[in-house]
Amino acid sequence: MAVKIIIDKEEKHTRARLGRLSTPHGEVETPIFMPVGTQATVKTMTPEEVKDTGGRLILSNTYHLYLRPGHELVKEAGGLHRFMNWNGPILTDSGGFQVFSLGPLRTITEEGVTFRSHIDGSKHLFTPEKVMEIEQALGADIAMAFDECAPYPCDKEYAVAALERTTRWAERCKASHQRKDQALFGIIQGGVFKDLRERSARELMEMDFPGYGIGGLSVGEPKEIMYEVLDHLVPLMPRDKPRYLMGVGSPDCLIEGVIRGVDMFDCVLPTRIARNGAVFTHRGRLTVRNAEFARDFRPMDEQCDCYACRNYSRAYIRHLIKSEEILGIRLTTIHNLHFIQNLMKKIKEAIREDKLLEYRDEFYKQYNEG
Ligand code: PRF
Ligand code: ZN
Repeated sequence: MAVKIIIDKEEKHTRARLGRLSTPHGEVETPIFMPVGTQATVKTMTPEEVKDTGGRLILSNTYHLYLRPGHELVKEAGGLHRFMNWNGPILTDSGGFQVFSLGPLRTITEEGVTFRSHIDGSKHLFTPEKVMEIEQALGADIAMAFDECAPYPCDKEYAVAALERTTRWAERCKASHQRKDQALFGIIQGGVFKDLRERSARELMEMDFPGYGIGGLSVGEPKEIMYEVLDHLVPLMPRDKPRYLMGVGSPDCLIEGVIRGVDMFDCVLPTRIARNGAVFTHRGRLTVRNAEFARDFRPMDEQCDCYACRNYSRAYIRHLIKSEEILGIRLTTIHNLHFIQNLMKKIKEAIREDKLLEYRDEFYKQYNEG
C-alpha cells in the first residue's frame, strides 16, 4: 500500500487520535494541516519556507494544473514533486469541487462534467477516467477520487443524486487507477443528511479505499451542523484508515474536527486572508492593513515566534501592504501558516496528555475575548 496510517494513541475523552501517515515521500504526523498549493506553489512561499512554518504535506489541484501548464508537461518534468521542488508528500484534489464551483460554466452528466476554462473559456470534459489520468501524471502520493460536491442548502433529492453519482464515479476511478506508488482516497458525500452520510460511507467502504475524504462540508452551512454531521459520520469510518475533512482550516474548526476524530485537513484560509492583510493571533483575527496599526510597533502576534513576528512590526507590515510591496504578504503568509501549524502541534501535545478539551477551552477563551 502506498499510504498507511499507524494510530499511536487515542485521546481519553474525545475521538481525537495521534498517528503517523507513511507515504512514498516520507512519514508525517497526524492530525495534520495541509497548506494549499493550487498552482504548484503555496502562494508567495518557497518549499523551504513552507517547511520552516511546519508544513509537511501539501495539497495541489488537478483542475488548475490540467488547464495550466498541463499534466503532460508536469509529467515530462518528472512529476509534480520534481517540477515544484517539493520532496515531501503531496495530495492532489480531483477537481470535484473546483468544477462544481464554476456555476453556469459547467454541466453535469453521468459521463462526467463539461466545463469552460476560467482562463480562456475553452471547453473541457472531466470524467472519472480523465481525472485519474491527470492525477497519475501529476504523481502525488495521494490522489482524491472525482466526486460531486452538492451545494448548501440543497434538497434531499439532489443530495441523493450527488451521493449516488459519487459512488458510481468512485467505482470508475478505482477501476482506472493503476499507480502502485499512489494512494486513491474515496470521498464521502451526502450533504447535511445523516442517513445519506451513512449510506455514502457504507458504499465507499465496501470499495476498500486506503483513506477517505469527507467532502461537501464547510460549503456555507452553520458550523454546528458540520459538527453534528461529523459526530454522526466519523464513528462509522474505519479506525485504521486516514480521515480527511476537505477544505476546512479555521482554528476553531480544526480543533473541533480533531476532537471528532479527523486526521487530515486543508484550507486556503491562512494563505488567502494573508494576502488581504489579515492574520490569526492568539487573541483573534486582526487586519494588520488597518489604519489603527500605523504606529503599532508590536509584532503581529505577541505570542508567536515565527520569522515575521521575531523581526517585524505591525506598522512595518502595514506599510509594506499599503505600498503593495510583495514582502508584506509574504510575511503575513509565513505568520498565518506558522500559526496554524503551531496550533496543530499544540493539539497533538494535548492529545498526548489527554487534555484536548482543556486545551480547546483555553484557546477559545483567549481567541474570542481578544
Ligand atoms: N470535494 C472535493 N474537494 C473538496 C471538497 C469536496 O466536497 C470540499 C468541500 N469542503 C473542499 N474541497 N473533491
Ligand atoms: Zn508570527
